[in-house]
Amino acid sequence: MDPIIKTKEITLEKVYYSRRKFLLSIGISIAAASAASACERLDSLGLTEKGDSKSPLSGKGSDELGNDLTSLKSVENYNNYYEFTTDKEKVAALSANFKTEPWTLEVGGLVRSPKKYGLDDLERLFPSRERIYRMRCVEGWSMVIPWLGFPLTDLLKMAEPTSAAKYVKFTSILDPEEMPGQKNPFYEWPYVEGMRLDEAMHDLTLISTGLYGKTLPNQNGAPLRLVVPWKYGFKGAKAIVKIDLVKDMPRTFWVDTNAREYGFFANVNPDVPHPRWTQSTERRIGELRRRKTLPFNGYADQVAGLYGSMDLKKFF
Ligand SMILES: Nc1nc2c(c(=O)[nH]1)N[C@H]1C(S)=C(S)[C@@H](COP(=O)(O)O)O[C@H]1N2
Ligand SMILES: [Mo]
Repeated sequence: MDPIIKTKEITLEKVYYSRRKFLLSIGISIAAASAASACERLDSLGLTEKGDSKSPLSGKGSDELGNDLTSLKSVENYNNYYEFTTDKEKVAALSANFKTEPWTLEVGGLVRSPKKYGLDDLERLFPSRERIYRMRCVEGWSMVIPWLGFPLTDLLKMAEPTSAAKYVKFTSILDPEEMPGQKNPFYEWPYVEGMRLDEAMHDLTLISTGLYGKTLPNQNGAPLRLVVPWKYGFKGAKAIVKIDLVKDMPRTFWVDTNAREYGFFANVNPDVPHPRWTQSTERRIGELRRRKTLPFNGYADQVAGLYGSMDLKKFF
Protein backbone atom coordinates (compact mmCIF):
# COMPACT_ATOMS: atom_id res chain seq x y z
CA MET A 1 0.00 0.00 0.00
CA ASP A 2 1.26 3.46 -0.88
CA PRO A 3 1.93 5.21 2.44
CA ILE A 4 2.07 8.69 0.90
CA ILE A 5 -0.84 10.82 1.98
CA LYS A 6 -2.26 13.25 -0.56
CA THR A 7 -2.26 16.87 0.55
CA LYS A 8 -5.94 17.33 -0.09
CA GLU A 9 -6.69 14.45 2.23
CA ILE A 10 -5.17 16.09 5.28
CA THR A 11 -5.97 19.73 4.71
CA LEU A 12 -9.75 19.60 4.57
CA GLU A 13 -10.89 22.53 6.69
CA LYS A 14 -13.17 20.36 8.76
CA VAL A 15 -10.27 18.49 10.29
CA TYR A 16 -8.86 21.76 11.62
CA TYR A 17 -11.92 22.90 13.53
CA SER A 18 -10.56 22.21 16.98
CA ARG A 19 -7.42 21.12 18.74
CA ARG A 20 -8.66 17.57 19.09
CA LYS A 21 -9.58 17.42 15.46
CA PHE A 22 -6.20 18.88 14.54
CA LEU A 23 -4.43 16.25 16.62
CA LEU A 24 -6.61 13.63 15.04
CA SER A 25 -5.48 14.72 11.59
CA ILE A 26 -1.85 14.52 12.71
CA GLY A 27 -2.58 11.09 14.07
CA ILE A 28 -3.93 10.05 10.71
CA SER A 29 -0.80 11.12 8.87
CA ILE A 30 1.47 9.47 11.43
CA ALA A 31 -0.55 6.32 11.16
CA ALA A 32 -0.40 6.32 7.39
CA ALA A 33 3.30 7.14 7.29
CA SER A 34 4.61 4.89 10.02
CA ALA A 35 2.17 2.07 10.62
CA ALA A 36 3.42 -0.03 7.74
CA SER A 37 2.63 -3.22 9.61
CA ALA A 38 -0.96 -2.14 10.11
CA CYS A 39 -1.13 -1.37 6.39
CA GLU A 40 0.13 -4.82 5.52
CA ARG A 41 -2.40 -6.37 7.87
CA LEU A 42 -5.09 -4.41 6.10
CA ASP A 43 -3.81 -5.34 2.67
CA SER A 44 -4.01 -8.98 3.62
CA LEU A 45 -7.62 -8.41 4.62
CA GLY A 46 -8.37 -6.81 1.27
CA LEU A 47 -9.80 -3.70 2.91
CA THR A 48 -9.53 0.00 2.31
CA GLU A 49 -7.54 2.18 4.68
CA LYS A 50 -6.26 5.74 4.80
CA GLY A 51 -3.78 6.41 2.05
CA ASP A 52 -5.92 4.44 -0.36
CA SER A 53 -7.12 6.36 -3.40
CA LYS A 54 -10.71 5.60 -2.41
CA SER A 55 -10.39 7.61 0.78
CA PRO A 56 -13.66 9.28 1.79
CA LEU A 57 -11.71 12.07 3.50
CA SER A 58 -11.71 13.48 0.00
CA GLY A 59 -15.50 13.42 -0.05
CA LYS A 60 -16.61 10.09 -1.45
CA GLY A 61 -15.59 6.51 -1.38
CA SER A 62 -16.63 2.89 -1.20
CA ASP A 63 -15.95 -0.26 0.75
CA GLU A 64 -13.83 -3.13 -0.61
CA LEU A 65 -16.94 -4.67 -2.23
CA GLY A 66 -17.65 -1.46 -4.14
CA ASN A 67 -20.57 -0.32 -1.96
CA ASP A 68 -21.03 3.45 -1.74
CA LEU A 69 -20.62 5.15 1.61
CA THR A 70 -23.81 5.99 3.47
CA SER A 71 -24.24 9.75 3.61
CA LEU A 72 -22.86 11.55 6.66
CA LYS A 73 -26.33 12.96 7.18
CA SER A 74 -27.81 9.48 7.62
CA VAL A 75 -24.91 8.28 9.74
CA GLU A 76 -25.47 11.20 12.11
CA ASN A 77 -29.25 11.24 12.18
CA TYR A 78 -30.40 7.62 12.29
CA ASN A 79 -28.96 6.13 15.45
CA ASN A 80 -29.55 3.51 18.07
CA TYR A 81 -28.49 4.81 21.47
CA TYR A 82 -30.96 3.73 24.13
CA GLU A 83 -29.23 5.78 26.85
CA PHE A 84 -30.83 8.80 25.17
CA THR A 85 -33.97 7.51 23.47
CA THR A 86 -35.27 4.59 21.45
CA ASP A 87 -36.31 7.04 18.71
CA LYS A 88 -33.52 6.83 16.12
CA GLU A 89 -34.23 10.24 14.66
CA LYS A 90 -34.07 12.02 18.02
CA VAL A 91 -30.73 10.70 19.29
CA ALA A 92 -28.71 13.43 17.57
CA ALA A 93 -30.60 16.28 19.25
CA LEU A 94 -30.80 14.62 22.66
CA SER A 95 -27.10 13.77 22.76
CA ALA A 96 -25.88 17.11 21.41
CA ASN A 97 -24.78 18.46 24.79
CA PHE A 98 -23.38 15.24 26.21
CA LYS A 99 -19.94 15.95 27.67
CA THR A 100 -17.20 13.67 26.33
CA GLU A 101 -14.15 15.53 27.69
CA PRO A 102 -12.42 14.86 29.99
CA TRP A 103 -12.84 11.11 29.62
CA THR A 104 -11.08 8.16 31.19
CA LEU A 105 -10.90 4.67 29.76
CA GLU A 106 -9.95 2.05 32.31
CA VAL A 107 -8.43 -1.22 31.12
CA GLY A 108 -8.26 -3.89 33.79
CA GLY A 109 -9.29 -7.31 35.02
CA LEU A 110 -7.09 -10.29 34.18
CA VAL A 111 -4.13 -8.31 32.86
CA ARG A 112 -0.57 -7.71 34.00
CA SER A 113 -0.68 -3.98 33.18
CA PRO A 114 -3.97 -2.37 34.16
CA LYS A 115 -4.09 1.28 33.09
CA LYS A 116 -6.22 4.37 32.91
CA TYR A 117 -6.03 6.33 29.69
CA GLY A 118 -7.10 9.86 28.87
CA LEU A 119 -8.08 10.67 25.30
CA ASP A 120 -4.75 12.37 24.65
CA ASP A 121 -2.88 9.26 25.83
CA LEU A 122 -4.89 7.12 23.43
CA GLU A 123 -4.30 9.51 20.55
CA ARG A 124 -0.57 9.43 21.15
CA LEU A 125 -0.26 5.69 21.67
CA PHE A 126 -2.75 4.53 19.07
CA PRO A 127 -3.02 6.97 16.16
CA SER A 128 -6.37 6.76 14.44
CA ARG A 129 -6.56 5.60 10.86
CA GLU A 130 -9.47 5.14 8.55
CA ARG A 131 -11.42 1.92 7.94
CA ILE A 132 -14.51 1.62 5.80
CA TYR A 133 -16.85 -1.01 7.21
CA ARG A 134 -20.39 -2.16 6.61
CA MET A 135 -22.57 -1.98 9.71
CA ARG A 136 -25.59 -4.29 9.87
CA CYS A 137 -28.16 -3.64 12.59
CA VAL A 138 -30.04 -6.66 13.94
CA GLU A 139 -33.23 -4.76 13.01
CA GLY A 140 -32.53 -5.32 9.31
CA TRP A 141 -30.95 -2.09 8.10
CA SER A 142 -27.33 -1.32 7.24
CA MET A 143 -24.86 1.44 6.44
CA VAL A 144 -21.33 1.78 5.04
CA ILE A 145 -19.30 3.98 7.36
CA PRO A 146 -15.77 5.42 7.06
CA TRP A 147 -14.59 5.07 10.66
CA LEU A 148 -11.49 6.49 12.22
CA GLY A 149 -9.99 4.37 14.95
CA PHE A 150 -7.37 1.86 16.01
CA PRO A 151 -7.38 -1.92 16.34
CA LEU A 152 -8.49 -2.98 19.81
CA THR A 153 -5.78 -5.64 19.73
CA ASP A 154 -3.10 -2.91 20.09
CA LEU A 155 -4.68 -1.72 23.33
CA LEU A 156 -5.19 -5.26 24.62
CA LYS A 157 -1.58 -6.19 23.94
CA MET A 158 -0.43 -3.20 25.97
CA ALA A 159 -2.54 -4.47 28.88
CA GLU A 160 -0.91 -7.93 28.69
CA PRO A 161 -3.82 -10.31 29.30
CA THR A 162 -3.01 -13.23 31.61
CA SER A 163 -3.61 -16.80 30.48
CA ALA A 164 -6.80 -16.85 32.59
CA ALA A 165 -8.42 -14.15 30.41
CA LYS A 166 -10.94 -15.67 28.00
CA TYR A 167 -13.42 -12.86 27.33
CA VAL A 168 -13.41 -9.09 27.01
CA LYS A 169 -16.16 -7.04 28.61
CA PHE A 170 -16.99 -3.49 27.51
CA THR A 171 -18.89 -1.12 29.78
CA SER A 172 -20.55 2.06 28.52
CA ILE A 173 -20.90 5.12 30.71
CA LEU A 174 -23.55 5.28 33.46
CA ASP A 175 -24.82 8.85 33.70
CA PRO A 176 -28.61 9.00 34.20
CA GLU A 177 -28.51 12.75 34.83
CA GLU A 178 -27.22 13.36 31.30
CA MET A 179 -28.78 10.34 29.61
CA PRO A 180 -32.57 10.41 29.92
CA GLY A 181 -33.00 6.88 28.57
CA GLN A 182 -31.13 5.50 31.58
CA LYS A 183 -34.11 6.44 33.72
CA ASN A 184 -36.03 3.69 31.93
CA PRO A 185 -36.02 0.81 34.46
CA PHE A 186 -36.95 -1.75 31.82
CA TYR A 187 -33.28 -2.00 30.85
CA GLU A 188 -30.28 -2.91 32.99
CA TRP A 189 -27.83 -0.04 32.91
CA PRO A 190 -25.05 0.50 32.11
CA TYR A 191 -24.90 -0.96 28.59
CA VAL A 192 -22.47 -3.87 28.61
CA GLU A 193 -21.13 -5.86 25.69
CA GLY A 194 -18.60 -8.66 25.34
CA MET A 195 -16.63 -10.91 23.05
CA ARG A 196 -14.30 -13.84 23.27
CA LEU A 197 -10.68 -12.73 23.60
CA ASP A 198 -9.72 -14.11 20.18
CA GLU A 199 -12.58 -12.19 18.53
CA ALA A 200 -11.54 -9.04 20.35
CA MET A 201 -7.94 -9.50 19.18
CA HIS A 202 -8.95 -9.91 15.53
CA ASP A 203 -7.51 -7.11 13.45
CA LEU A 204 -10.94 -6.08 12.16
CA THR A 205 -12.12 -5.18 15.68
CA LEU A 206 -11.80 -1.45 16.09
CA ILE A 207 -12.05 1.18 18.79
CA SER A 208 -13.50 4.10 16.90
CA THR A 209 -12.64 7.71 17.67
CA GLY A 210 -14.21 9.32 14.64
CA LEU A 211 -15.93 9.00 11.30
CA TYR A 212 -15.88 10.81 7.97
CA GLY A 213 -12.51 12.34 8.87
CA LYS A 214 -13.67 14.08 12.03
CA THR A 215 -14.05 13.41 15.74
CA LEU A 216 -16.83 10.96 16.56
CA PRO A 217 -20.25 12.65 16.83
CA ASN A 218 -21.93 12.18 20.22
CA GLN A 219 -24.80 10.23 18.69
CA ASN A 220 -22.36 7.68 17.23
CA GLY A 221 -20.80 6.93 20.62
CA ALA A 222 -18.21 9.62 21.34
CA PRO A 223 -15.57 9.64 22.45
CA LEU A 224 -14.81 5.90 22.14
CA ARG A 225 -16.98 3.14 20.73
CA LEU A 226 -16.43 -0.42 19.66
CA VAL A 227 -16.89 -1.50 16.03
CA VAL A 228 -17.09 -5.21 15.14
CA PRO A 229 -18.11 -5.31 11.49
CA TRP A 230 -19.00 -9.02 11.20
CA LYS A 231 -21.44 -8.86 14.13
CA TYR A 232 -24.79 -7.13 14.52
CA GLY A 233 -24.45 -3.45 15.34
CA PHE A 234 -25.55 -3.83 18.97
CA LYS A 235 -22.19 -5.43 19.82
CA GLY A 236 -20.55 -2.06 19.13
CA ALA A 237 -20.91 -0.45 22.56
CA LYS A 238 -20.82 3.35 22.60
CA ALA A 239 -19.20 5.76 25.07
CA ILE A 240 -16.98 3.07 26.60
CA VAL A 241 -15.43 3.81 30.00
CA LYS A 242 -14.14 0.37 30.93
CA ILE A 243 -12.64 -2.67 29.24
CA ASP A 244 -12.16 -5.74 31.43
CA LEU A 245 -10.46 -8.99 30.64
CA VAL A 246 -12.48 -11.74 32.33
CA LYS A 247 -12.60 -15.50 32.74
CA ASP A 248 -16.29 -16.14 32.08
CA MET A 249 -18.69 -15.05 29.36
CA PRO A 250 -19.97 -11.67 30.58
CA ARG A 251 -23.65 -10.85 30.89
CA THR A 252 -24.56 -8.32 28.24
CA PHE A 253 -27.24 -5.67 27.88
CA TRP A 254 -29.10 -7.43 25.08
CA VAL A 255 -28.82 -10.95 26.43
CA ASP A 256 -30.20 -9.58 29.71
CA THR A 257 -32.99 -7.83 27.85
CA ASN A 258 -34.07 -10.80 25.75
CA ALA A 259 -31.75 -13.81 25.48
CA ARG A 260 -34.08 -15.61 23.10
CA GLU A 261 -33.89 -12.84 20.52
CA TYR A 262 -30.34 -11.53 20.97
CA GLY A 263 -27.45 -13.94 21.34
CA PHE A 264 -24.02 -13.36 22.80
CA PHE A 265 -22.15 -14.06 19.56
CA ALA A 266 -24.51 -12.10 17.29
CA ASN A 267 -22.55 -12.88 14.14
CA VAL A 268 -24.42 -11.58 11.11
CA ASN A 269 -26.08 -14.69 9.71
CA PRO A 270 -28.71 -14.69 6.95
CA ASP A 271 -29.63 -18.29 7.88
CA VAL A 272 -30.67 -17.55 11.44
CA PRO A 273 -33.85 -15.47 11.45
CA HIS A 274 -34.66 -13.22 14.35
CA PRO A 275 -37.75 -14.72 16.03
CA ARG A 276 -39.82 -11.79 14.69
CA TRP A 277 -38.25 -11.11 11.27
CA THR A 278 -35.97 -12.51 8.60
CA GLN A 279 -32.25 -11.79 8.60
CA SER A 280 -31.76 -12.93 5.00
CA THR A 281 -32.15 -9.42 3.57
CA GLU A 282 -31.48 -5.88 4.72
CA ARG A 283 -32.28 -2.29 3.81
CA ARG A 284 -29.17 -0.27 3.07
CA ILE A 285 -29.98 3.22 4.30
CA GLY A 286 -30.34 5.44 1.22
CA GLU A 287 -31.49 2.61 -1.06
CA LEU A 288 -34.97 1.49 -1.98
CA ARG A 289 -34.61 -2.20 -2.76
CA ARG A 290 -33.54 -4.64 -0.08
CA ARG A 291 -30.20 -6.41 -0.45
CA LYS A 292 -29.16 -9.91 0.45
CA THR A 293 -27.44 -10.14 3.81
CA LEU A 294 -24.00 -11.75 3.55
CA PRO A 295 -22.69 -14.34 6.04
CA PHE A 296 -20.57 -12.54 8.64
CA ASN A 297 -21.69 -9.32 6.92
CA GLY A 298 -19.29 -10.03 4.04
CA TYR A 299 -16.24 -10.66 6.26
CA ALA A 300 -16.43 -14.48 6.24
CA ASP A 301 -13.02 -14.93 4.61
CA GLN A 302 -11.42 -13.04 7.47
CA VAL A 303 -13.38 -14.32 10.47
CA ALA A 304 -15.13 -17.65 9.77
CA GLY A 305 -12.01 -19.43 11.04
CA LEU A 306 -12.62 -18.04 14.52
CA TYR A 307 -15.60 -20.35 14.87
CA GLY A 308 -14.22 -23.67 13.60
CA SER A 309 -16.93 -26.27 13.75
CA MET A 310 -19.07 -24.33 16.23
CA ASP A 311 -22.82 -24.69 15.54
CA LEU A 312 -23.66 -21.10 14.59
CA LYS A 313 -27.39 -21.82 14.70
CA LYS A 314 -27.16 -22.87 18.32
CA PHE A 315 -24.59 -20.28 19.38
CA PHE A 316 -26.13 -17.26 17.69
N1 LIG B 1 -24.09 2.22 24.65
C1 LIG B 1 -24.81 1.86 23.59
N2 LIG B 1 -24.17 1.35 22.52
C2 LIG B 1 -24.88 1.00 21.42
C3 LIG B 1 -26.29 1.09 21.38
C4 LIG B 1 -26.94 1.63 22.53
O1 LIG B 1 -28.19 1.76 22.59
N3 LIG B 1 -26.18 2.00 23.61
N4 LIG B 1 -26.98 0.67 20.26
C5 LIG B 1 -26.30 -0.32 19.40
C6 LIG B 1 -26.99 -0.59 18.14
S1 LIG B 1 -28.39 -1.54 18.22
C7 LIG B 1 -26.49 -0.19 16.94
S2 LIG B 1 -27.20 -0.68 15.47
C8 LIG B 1 -25.32 0.72 16.87
C9 LIG B 1 -25.71 1.97 16.10
O2 LIG B 1 -24.57 2.77 15.89
P1 LIG B 1 -24.71 4.16 15.13
O3 LIG B 1 -25.80 4.96 15.78
O4 LIG B 1 -23.37 4.81 15.27
O5 LIG B 1 -25.04 3.85 13.70
O6 LIG B 1 -24.85 1.11 18.14
C10 LIG B 1 -24.86 0.08 19.12
N5 LIG B 1 -24.20 0.53 20.33
MO1 LIG C 1 -28.72 -2.35 16.12
